[in-house]
Amino acid sequence: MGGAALWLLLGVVPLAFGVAATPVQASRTHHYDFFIRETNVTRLCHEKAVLAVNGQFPGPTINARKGDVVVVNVYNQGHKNITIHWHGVDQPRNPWFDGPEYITQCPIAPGSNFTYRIIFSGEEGTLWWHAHSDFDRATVHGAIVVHPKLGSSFPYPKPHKEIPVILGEWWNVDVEKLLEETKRTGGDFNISDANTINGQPGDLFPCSKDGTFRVPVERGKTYLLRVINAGLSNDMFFAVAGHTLTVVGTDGYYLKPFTTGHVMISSGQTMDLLLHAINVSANRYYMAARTFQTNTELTVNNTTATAILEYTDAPPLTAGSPEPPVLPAVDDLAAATAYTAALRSLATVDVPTHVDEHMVVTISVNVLPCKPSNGDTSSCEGPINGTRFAASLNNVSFVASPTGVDILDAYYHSIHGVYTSDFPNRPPVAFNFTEPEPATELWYTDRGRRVKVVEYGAVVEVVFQDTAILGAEPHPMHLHGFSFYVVGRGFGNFDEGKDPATYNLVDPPYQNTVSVPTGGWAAIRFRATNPGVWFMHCHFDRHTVWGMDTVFIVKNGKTPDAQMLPRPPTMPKC
Ligand SMILES: *[C@@H]1O[C@H](CO)[C@@H](O)[C@H](O)[C@H]1NC(C)=O
Ligand SMILES: *[C@@H]1O[C@H](CO)[C@@H](O)[C@H](O)[C@H]1NC(C)=O
Ligand SMILES: *[C@@H]1O[C@H](CO)[C@@H](O)[C@H](O)[C@H]1NC(C)=O
Ligand SMILES: *[C@@H]1O[C@H](CO)[C@@H](O)[C@H](O)[C@H]1NC(C)=O
Ligand SMILES: *[C@@H]1O[C@H](CO)[C@@H](O)[C@H](O)[C@H]1NC(C)=O
Ligand SMILES: *[C@@H]1O[C@H](CO)[C@@H](O)[C@H](O)[C@H]1NC(C)=O
Ligand SMILES: *[C@@H]1O[C@H](CO)[C@@H](O)[C@H](O)[C@H]1NC(C)=O
Ligand SMILES: *[C@@H]1O[C@H](CO)[C@@H](O)[C@H](O)[C@H]1NC(C)=O
Ligand SMILES: *[C@@H]1O[C@H](CO)[C@@H](O)[C@H](O)[C@H]1NC(C)=O
Ligand SMILES: *[C@@H]1O[C@H](CO)[C@@H](O)[C@H](O)[C@H]1NC(C)=O
Ligand SMILES: [Cu+2]
Repeated sequence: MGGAALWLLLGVVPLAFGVAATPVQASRTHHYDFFIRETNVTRLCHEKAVLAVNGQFPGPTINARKGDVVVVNVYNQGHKNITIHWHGVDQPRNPWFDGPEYITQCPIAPGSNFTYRIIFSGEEGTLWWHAHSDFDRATVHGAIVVHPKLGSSFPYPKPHKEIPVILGEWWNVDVEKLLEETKRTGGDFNISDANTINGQPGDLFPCSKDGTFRVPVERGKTYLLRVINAGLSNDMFFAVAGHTLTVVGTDGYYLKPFTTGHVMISSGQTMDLLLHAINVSANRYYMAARTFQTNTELTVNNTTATAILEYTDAPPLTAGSPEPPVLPAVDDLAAATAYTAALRSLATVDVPTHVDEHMVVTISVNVLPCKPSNGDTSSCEGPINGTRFAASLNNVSFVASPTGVDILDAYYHSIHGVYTSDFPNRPPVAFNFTEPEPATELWYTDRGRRVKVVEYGAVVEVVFQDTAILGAEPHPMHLHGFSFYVVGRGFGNFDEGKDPATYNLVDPPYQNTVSVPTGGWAAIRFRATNPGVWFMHCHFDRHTVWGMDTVFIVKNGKTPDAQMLPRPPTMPKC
């Protein structure tokens, strides 16, 4: 059978979600059509055209069960190149449909279409999908809800309702203009005008009262809030006034339940929260989200996005404001740290103890000398005259510009000159990474498209080390193709002699995005049993475009089920 026929056959299994009469373990295939086009949206009294899926902002929710397959036909009816990524779906052996532009595919051109075949495996809980090209994800994103297999149930009492709560950011200007401007000036990005909850800033903002997201609840019932941070540049605190939240999952895996007044959710992460509707001392309560940021060199917005939780069976709604939320202050590092430290896998897990690849990876915001004489179009408005902003991992600023071929194809077809297999395992220069205001020589970075190649099955440990170059800051580091155990976190410089003794190898959380603490480090471990080409990057988009990225290439193993699936003939061309 030819490749095309095989993919066609796999794509048309006609089973719908949840219709089986008898519990079966077989996986199902679900179909979605995504029409991406410009849609006018008004927020904060400003109307603008945004890219949106099926006219919805946020976009439609994808529903599946553990181990299912989801087929999404994407029609690009917009005016620019785009791709879609299925964030947190490991996609075993299937890098072809992972999405990041020029990493695993060429973009879907305006007027054309591409069908993604998304393979679920161990994930169960909340994930999400988003554009993975330029800044398109600002408005092109939505939830992915993965239910237990038929015949299985949640490891907690079934909630009365499940409610996706997507945190995001809104700019009054076109996000394409933001990106164009920083490419032109080499300067920093303008911060967003508001955080949003399900696309809405909430009634504390002008022209936003009517659209405010509302959650009707009945007393005595339990609700599952599937919280997603889709923001481009903000980690956020989230809380519901008058109610505690029971955290039961993150990034598509279950956690040991714990109760908290607020959560801290990094850009890219998800949190599954149970809310018990048992407080009828008032009948309306704010749900609220505010930025968490500790970098004093950045402009931060201290406003609060809100939604409203309202009891439908309590006494008539009163005229006054809903009960106000209690959120940690914007720079409350202690609150963020305590929250993150409380995340533990539900069960004792099988953390690999023998490590084959030890990596220490520094994370920096940098400068690059800007040379208009070399065709550099930037006007050099970086933090030093004659420079522009950049960012790096181990002092390599990843060059992601189009090359006519994506990295996956270059690897698959052994095309030379697209990337080099020499991403360093260590920072090239040791210095006091977290000491404030390092010497300006240290601000400069190297550039390259250097990737890390690992053998199939190797156990990889990556210790991410924040640096204070241009200000220490928490970075949400995201790895495609894998969930990983977050075995340790700490402040200051990682100490290879001492810190591994503090690792949690018993019940660490299993995540796809780790918040590397401000001026600190975080250690992750994963077993490289997913052959393919997998992007790794900071989930703050301004850092992604500045080059805070690299790629893991995991080689094929020996057996057929340890090898990448064949290249689909439908891949878009560059
Ligand atoms: C969308 O907004 C633009 C201005 O931003 C306006 O010119 C256009 O007519 C609007 N389109 C629709 C369908 O409302
Ligand atoms: C999708 O694209 C293919 C070519 O890649 C084309 O043949 C087909 O007609 C397109 N489908 C639709 C519905 O536009
Ligand atoms: C960014 O902010 C500056 C200063 O407020 C403003 O002049 C500029 O137009 C803004 N850029 C964009 C793309 O809106
Ligand atoms: C924060 O956002 C509000 C509402 O958009 C705006 O009025 C205010 O100027 C912003 N603050 C900063 C520091 O940008
Ligand atoms: C109920 O909400 C009120 C108002 O926010 C708060 O003062 C009170 O502590 C809450 N009660 C409980 C049991 O959480
Ligand atoms: C931020 O806003 C809160 C109220 O929403 C206020 O209590 C606090 O003082 C503000 N912090 C700063 C740094 O402006
Ligand atoms: C930056 O350097 C250019 C020449 O390289 C000079 O014309 C300009 O005045 C300098 N700007 C500042 C703010 O120093
Ligand atoms: C690194 O810098 C920090 C902050 O200035 C300081 O506390 C620490 O002692 C320094 N470490 C070393 C090894 O010099
Ligand atoms: C990073 O590379 C640049 C350019 O080669 C060099 O100037 C700088 O010293 C290096 N910095 C570190 C910390 O390795
Ligand atoms: C869109 O994608 C094509 C194919 O990779 C590329 O040639 C073109 O330059 C892209 N357009 C833009 C504006 O990046
Ligand atoms: Cu970052």
